[in-house]
Amino acid sequence: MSYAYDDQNIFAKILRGEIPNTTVLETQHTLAFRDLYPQAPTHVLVIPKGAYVSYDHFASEASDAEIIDYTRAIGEVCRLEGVDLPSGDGFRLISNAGAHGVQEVPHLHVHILGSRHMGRMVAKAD
Ligand code: DGP
Repeated sequence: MSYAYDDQNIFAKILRGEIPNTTVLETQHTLAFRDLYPQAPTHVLVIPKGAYVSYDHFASEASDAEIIDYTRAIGEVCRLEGVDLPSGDGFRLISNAGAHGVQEVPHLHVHILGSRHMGRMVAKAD
């Protein structure tokens, strides 16, 4: 089974410059930008520039260079936003995938949430 990537998803359009974003960090393989509907004072989305649907897709098929760049960029965004340890008060890192993960945009992204106490990790399902 292979992963099907829809290049009309909203983050693909952001990467092509078709719709605007508020960039926090851009590197060779990674883009970080503010979530349009922030759920915390700090809410940044970090995406690889490559066409990956989900974290498992990325972890399986991305090059070492992409994985290193992406991972380092996540750390750098935490530092830039002042939520890193030990300087800040911490953060929550979330990556939703597929139907059960309730993923809305089918391009890999992690949410970096912070600058407030984030509460319990997972709510009970309805
Ligand atoms: P998820 O449910 O994990 O797929 O989260 C998708 C996030 O993307 C959600 O928090 C809202 C955000 N989002 C949706 N459309 C846009 C957009 O056009 N621009 C930005 N910056 N964020 C968006």
